[in-house]
Amino acid sequence: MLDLVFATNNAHKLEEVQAIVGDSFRIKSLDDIGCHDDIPETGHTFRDNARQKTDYLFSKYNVDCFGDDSGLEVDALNGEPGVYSARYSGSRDMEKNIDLVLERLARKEDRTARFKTVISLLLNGEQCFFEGAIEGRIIMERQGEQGFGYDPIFIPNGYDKTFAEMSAEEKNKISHRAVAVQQLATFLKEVLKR
Ligand code: ITT
Repeated sequence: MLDLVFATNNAHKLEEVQAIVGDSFRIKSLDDIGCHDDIPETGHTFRDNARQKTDYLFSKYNVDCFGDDSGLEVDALNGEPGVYSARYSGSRDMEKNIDLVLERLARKEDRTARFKTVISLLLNGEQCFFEGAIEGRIIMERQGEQGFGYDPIFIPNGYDKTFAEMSAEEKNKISHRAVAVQQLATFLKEVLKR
């Protein structure tokens, strides 16, 4: 079994990813390797931030690892909150972050948006990227209790409920992270065959 460290402090994301890749890989958390650092995330793109996370872990712990950066891009807000999704309102308080998106969209007709994920993988010192996105729209008020982040205000195209009204299983089939992680899993299975 291949051990891979996932450069995240978000337990929800770790669970989602483990569920998608199955049991061929053991995904270790930062806690598992004794990393309690605040890994820098100072890039202006998802790709830069994802790369920063894996570069940091590899240089400090010399481990095979992957890290993602994800977020919500709202067209009428010129792609915001984007790389600032986790702290859009200036804090990590998701109630405030969601309120700010809803407030800034209040008088806009175009409510199209997408979640995006970029994963950086560093395996045997080799760098790869995987990307996923899901298109949808932002609704007027929160709906649903599942998931995390902006899930209560995002309805993916082709659905009539938010990510927060879906079971984890349902979200994991279609989410931006699922698309990117599927690619990662396919790549890793190929590597295991070599
Ligand atoms: P790490 O950086 O420690 O991995 P994070 O919570 O900051 O955890 P990301 O950088 O990937 O995670 O995502 C930034 C924010 O984008 C996240 O805090 C959420 O607010 C939002 N986000 C990302 N994926 C999401 C999803 O599947 N559903 C809802 N919101 C999401």
